[in-house]
Amino acid sequence: MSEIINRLLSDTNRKFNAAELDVLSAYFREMMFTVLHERGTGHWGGASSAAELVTSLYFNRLNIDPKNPGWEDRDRFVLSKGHASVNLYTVLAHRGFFPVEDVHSFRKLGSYLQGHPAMNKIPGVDMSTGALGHGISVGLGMAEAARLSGKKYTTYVLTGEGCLNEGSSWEALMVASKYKTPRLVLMVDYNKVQLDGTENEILPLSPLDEKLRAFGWNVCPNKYDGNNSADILASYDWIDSDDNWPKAIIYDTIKGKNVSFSEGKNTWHGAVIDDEHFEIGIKELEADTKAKEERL
Ligand SMILES: Cc1ncc(C[n+]2csc(CCOP(=O)(O)OP(=O)(O)O)c2C)c(N)n1
Repeated sequence: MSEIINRLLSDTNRKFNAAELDVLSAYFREMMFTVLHERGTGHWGGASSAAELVTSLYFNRLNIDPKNPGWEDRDRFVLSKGHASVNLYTVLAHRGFFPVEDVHSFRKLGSYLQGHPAMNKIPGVDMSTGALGHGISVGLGMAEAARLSGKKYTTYVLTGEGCLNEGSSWEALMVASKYKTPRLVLMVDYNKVQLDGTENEILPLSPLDEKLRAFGWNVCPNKYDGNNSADILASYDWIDSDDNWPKAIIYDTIKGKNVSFSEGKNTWHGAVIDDEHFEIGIKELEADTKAKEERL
C-alpha cells in the first residue's frame, strides 16, 4: 500500500473528495482483482463496474457508523446486484466494518464472506442479495418503514440492467411511485453487459430513463459517468436538489473497467482470473491507481 493510500485510509470518517474517491476506488479494484484471482473465483466484471459507485457512497455519502452497524437511523444500502459482493466487502472492510484481511477468505468454506452478501453474518450488509430483482422491493420496504417510524434515513438501491430485467423490479417501481416513497434512491449501474451477452442481445431496456419516468419516478435528466467520482458527487447534488420522490439515476459504466482484456466483455462476468491474465491485469490496475494518486 502506498503512503498516500495509507494516509487516506487512516482518516475514513470524513467526506472524501472526488480525486480521493478515484484513488480509493482504483486501489479497491486492485484488491478485488487480487482476491478473485487468489480464490479462483469470478464476478470481476460487475464488481469493477461498480467500484466508484460503491466507494463514493461509503466514503462520501452514507450516514453510517461502522462501530454500530445496526444503528436504526443509518442510511440503508442494498446491493441488488449481489454478485458484485467482492466490491461491497472490500469497501465495507476498509470503511471499518470488519478486518481487511478477512476479505482474503472470500468464498472459503466456513468464511462469513460468501459469494453473495448475507445480512445475518456480515456487519454492514443491510440486505442479503444474489437472486436478481429483489433490491428495489426490499429498498422500498426500508424506505416505507422509515416513513412509518418517522425516521429520516435514505435508502439507496444499486441495480444492474440484468437485475432490472426481472419483472419484480417493475412491480416495486410501480408501488414506490404510487406511494411517492420518500428518500428512496435507485442507482443503475448501466454497463449494458450481462452474464452471457449484452443488454440488447438479452432484453433491451432502452430507453430506460423514459421507462422509469413513465413508471412515475423522478429520473435525473443528466447522464453521469459512474466510473468517475466527480460525476457521482454531482449526482448527489441532484438528489439533494428537490423533494420529488422516488428518484432514479442512471450511471453509464464499463463492465470489467480498467483492465484492457475485460472491459465491456460478458465473458469476464464470472470467469476465473488465471495467472496469465492476473499478471497483465494487475499491472494495468496498479498503473491506474498511480496515475490517480499523481492527480491528488
Ligand atoms: C433471479 C436470478 N436469475 C439469474 C441469476 C444469474 N445471474 C447472476 S448475475 C446475472 C447478470 C447480471 O447482469 P447485471 O444486473 O447487468 O449485472 P452487472 O453487469 O452489473 O454485473 C445473472 C443472469 C441470478 N443471480 N438471479
